Amino acid sequence: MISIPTTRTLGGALAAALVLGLGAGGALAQNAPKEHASTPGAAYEPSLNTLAQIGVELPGRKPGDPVMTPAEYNRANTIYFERCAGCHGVLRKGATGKPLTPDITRELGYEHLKDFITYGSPAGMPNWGTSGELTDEEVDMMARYPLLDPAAPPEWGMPEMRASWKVIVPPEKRPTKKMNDIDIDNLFSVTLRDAGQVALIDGGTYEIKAVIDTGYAVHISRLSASGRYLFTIGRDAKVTMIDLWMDPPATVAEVKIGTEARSVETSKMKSWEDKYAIAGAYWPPQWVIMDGETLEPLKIKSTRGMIYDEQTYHPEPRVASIVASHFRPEFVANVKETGKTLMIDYTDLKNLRITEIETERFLHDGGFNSTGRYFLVAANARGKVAVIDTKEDKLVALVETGGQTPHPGRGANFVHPVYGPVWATSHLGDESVTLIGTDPEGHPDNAWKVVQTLYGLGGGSLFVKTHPKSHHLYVDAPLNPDPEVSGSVAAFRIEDMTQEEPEYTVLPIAEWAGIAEGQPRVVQGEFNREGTEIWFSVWNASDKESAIVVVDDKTLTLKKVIKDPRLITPTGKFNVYNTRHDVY
Ligand code: DHE
Repeated sequence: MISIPTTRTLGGALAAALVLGLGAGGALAQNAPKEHASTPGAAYEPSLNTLAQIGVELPGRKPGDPVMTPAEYNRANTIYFERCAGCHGVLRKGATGKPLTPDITRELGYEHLKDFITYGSPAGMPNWGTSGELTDEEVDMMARYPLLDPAAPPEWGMPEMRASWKVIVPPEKRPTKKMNDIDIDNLFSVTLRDAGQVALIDGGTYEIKAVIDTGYAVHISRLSASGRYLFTIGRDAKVTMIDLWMDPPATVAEVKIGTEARSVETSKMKSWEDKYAIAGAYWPPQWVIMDGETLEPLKIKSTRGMIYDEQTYHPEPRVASIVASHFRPEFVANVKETGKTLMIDYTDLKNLRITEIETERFLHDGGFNSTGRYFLVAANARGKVAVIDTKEDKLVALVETGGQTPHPGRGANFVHPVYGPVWATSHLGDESVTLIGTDPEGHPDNAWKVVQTLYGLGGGSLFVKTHPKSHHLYVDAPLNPDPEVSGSVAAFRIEDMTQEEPEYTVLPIAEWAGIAEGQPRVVQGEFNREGTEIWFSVWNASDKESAIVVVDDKTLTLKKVIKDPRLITPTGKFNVYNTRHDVY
């Protein structure tokens, strides 16, 4: 463990390396297709792997169409969905990347497209050809593909949802009290990404209590308000509902709400506890409200519509983060491409009321402030954090973070020694950690302003974390190209934040894990219920050993390394109590 006096120079150099795409080896998803490997920022663009597995029809031939066999078209389509659709959109109408509809691509022509795919562009297009990611033959195929009409992947409405819906244990057959001796409040649900499973690990004994099959490349876990049910969402849009009262905890219901998805949440408002669940999809662009006990799909709403500022039509606005309001019986759903935050009132699904807030484009992840009233969400490609007042249902501020591509996870709340209550986010594109004042009543001068910028280990950070009882703010950097940095975590002492550029302690988490092979990345800290320990995933390739490293918050020393052959590619961890009560 070493203390770094100031890290700005180190961080600056790394940030430059990130922007230039120097030496950024390895894709984000350790075993997924080599997604956009040129820069970590690009590596973080969605890969629509499930959609890529669906066979698509070769569009009817039009005059001037390049020759493509159905087999070639399907192969090209798979590559497109896995590597290109995240930026250019499933229907090629553009998202963070440019539109690639035939009217545009035909104007550009085959040779131009081929060069573009081969060499990339300074604006962020990876150099697929010269990097060796695509063969010459694939580059040729991918230059012909966008000249044809876009493939239209299938919709997923109520008939498809109902056909996928399974109640494995009906509510009347479930236990009426907790049947196991697990301390549920201190249980961690750990994403085993490439295994498509979650491991339920006891926060007191570090024992794996159950490993449960979930959706493909499972993404996040969320809890019902009572804490009894755990919900997971797979990238294949499968929602899995696990009853933590059973012995051992087991899946009681599942449903597929689309083809690609990333978010799930449950109703939290008083007297609506455990009543509903909601999940948001990337494809088709929609969200669905489900029964909170059985996952029966009840209400599906498409997000297709106008972009908030330009007021032009977007055919596939993806649903990013969803949280449950504590002030109203509402879900807060963030729609990426149209830049809208939807406050979905769930009290009357027949006469649905939605307050549509014009927020900012490219909304991604976010979390509440410490009072639970304000929701702060990153419009990551715009370098901003939007602040939504969930009591008044309106946008109160759009804060420029000053860093490149904010990525807060749910963020981190703590009381700053000078500025009062703040919320923190780190950045994908540089080493900065931005602290935003969140107390409009007690500290009105600082509210919704950047009050301080800290400098962490380097760019490529995904998550920050603290706990009301902790004296530290932890910042990871899993996408940093330097293995020493991606294998470490910076721990800032909150008391030291009176200094302009406070020191931090480097925790060599990957080294502590003692893993001999591979290049594991250290990702997403999560506290135990008591706020005395923080757990980090040491995320290695699926055929290599991974681990979870537990750090003592007070002394910043290693407390425990959890290893088990079942811990395949651990990433996100969700402590039941903290997730349930939005403690972060
Ligand atoms: Fe995530 C949260 C989307 C890649 C780990 N991720 C989220 C959320 C969204 C999202 C919309 C917010 C959900 C919510 O709160 O309702 N993630 C995406 C992507 O589109 C992206 C960039 C690419 C993809 O193809 O999926 C992506 N995410 C990843 C990873 O590669 C990570 C690091 C490892 C993994 O397991 O896949 C990853 N994302 C996470 C985690 C959270 C998350 C751990 C929840 C953090 C939390 O503290 O709540």
